[in-house]
Amino acid sequence: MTQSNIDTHENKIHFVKKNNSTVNKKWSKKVISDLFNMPFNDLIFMAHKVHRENFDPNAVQLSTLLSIKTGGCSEDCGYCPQSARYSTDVENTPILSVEEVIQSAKAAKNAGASRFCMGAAWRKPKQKDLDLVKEMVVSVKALGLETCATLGMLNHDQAEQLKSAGLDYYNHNLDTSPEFYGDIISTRTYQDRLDTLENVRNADIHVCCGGIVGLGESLDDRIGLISQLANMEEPPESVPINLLTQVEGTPLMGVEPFDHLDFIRTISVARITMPNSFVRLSAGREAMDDGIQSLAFFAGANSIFYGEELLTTGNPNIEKDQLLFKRLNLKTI
Ligand code: SAM
Ligand code: DTB
Ligand code: SF4
Repeated sequence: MTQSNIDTHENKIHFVKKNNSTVNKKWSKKVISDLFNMPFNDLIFMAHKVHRENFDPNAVQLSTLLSIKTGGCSEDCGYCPQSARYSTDVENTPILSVEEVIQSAKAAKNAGASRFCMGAAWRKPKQKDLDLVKEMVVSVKALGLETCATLGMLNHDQAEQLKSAGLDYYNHNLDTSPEFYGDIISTRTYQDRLDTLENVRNADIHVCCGGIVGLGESLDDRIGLISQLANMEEPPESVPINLLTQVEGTPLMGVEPFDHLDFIRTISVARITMPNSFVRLSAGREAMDDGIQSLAFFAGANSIFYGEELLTTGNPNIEKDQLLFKRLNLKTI
């Protein structure tokens, strides 16, 4: 494999122009592939240098998640315990009250989170639900927290409404490459996701968009995912990289476990190709040891989900995370 266009020591990637034509993609799949295939130490070293040039390497941003409406979702995302199509242990619960959300947000703030992310198991929100979410956004923001929501697909008007309520970030993941996507989800298309992201961007809400590894995808699919994210006209401000949490009852239960070092490679390539984005070490931390998490921070991850629960699955407890921050002298933001 050639790496002639990657100069690790100069920390530069030389873009090759074919037939003297301009390369209109910022990151060709060839360059992304060459990054993934670099010797591990060269890759994390390059990623760390990029990280250091753009961020405080000793700071990690803390976002806390709350599932504001759990389970019973009409979609068929093969990884998700909240789909009504699969028989999992998730208990369906109706939308929380604004007061319940405020209580959770206060606790998250007291524990040190700077952003509060509200997730709902919807294909897309109905107007009456959106009205309630808007109230939640206003109340959470009033506590001095940044707000984020992930509610499924949004049209232009819905994105504008959330912006008016003061929403700072909207999370909507591409999950994987366009080619592999259909193996995982059949009830909404890749283009549907891109359309929602465009509506969010046009409403001037910060974009939080990433994906999942460990779905049984190929390296080419991880290259394809990074290519989609890094070549956006404006890359997402926040890029969650999730490691699949396998849940009993979902179609992806039992897929080949993912090599954690390949997870670190994915974080590294995200850092290099999206130098100004926050890269979030997202789902899957419970399955990672402290060494792997520390490597992820070295390779450029600078955000985590913080708090005992993600949406329906576990996450390291706050004391455990605080101890890790202390051992690494990481400051939290
Ligand atoms: N229902 C909304 C949607 O799908 O757009 C919002 C919530 S959904 C749970 C948000 C994201 O969580 C998914 O796009 C996926 O990337 C991630 N996710 C869901 N289940 C997961 C799992 N078991 N392991 C890792 N990531 C997961
Ligand atoms: C994201 O990329 N990961 C979060 C958040 N965005 C909404 C969700 C992870 C969910 C893990 C499975 C669960 O807890 O249900
Ligand atoms: Fe529904 Fe979101 Fe789960 Fe897909 S990921 S089944 S849309 S809750």
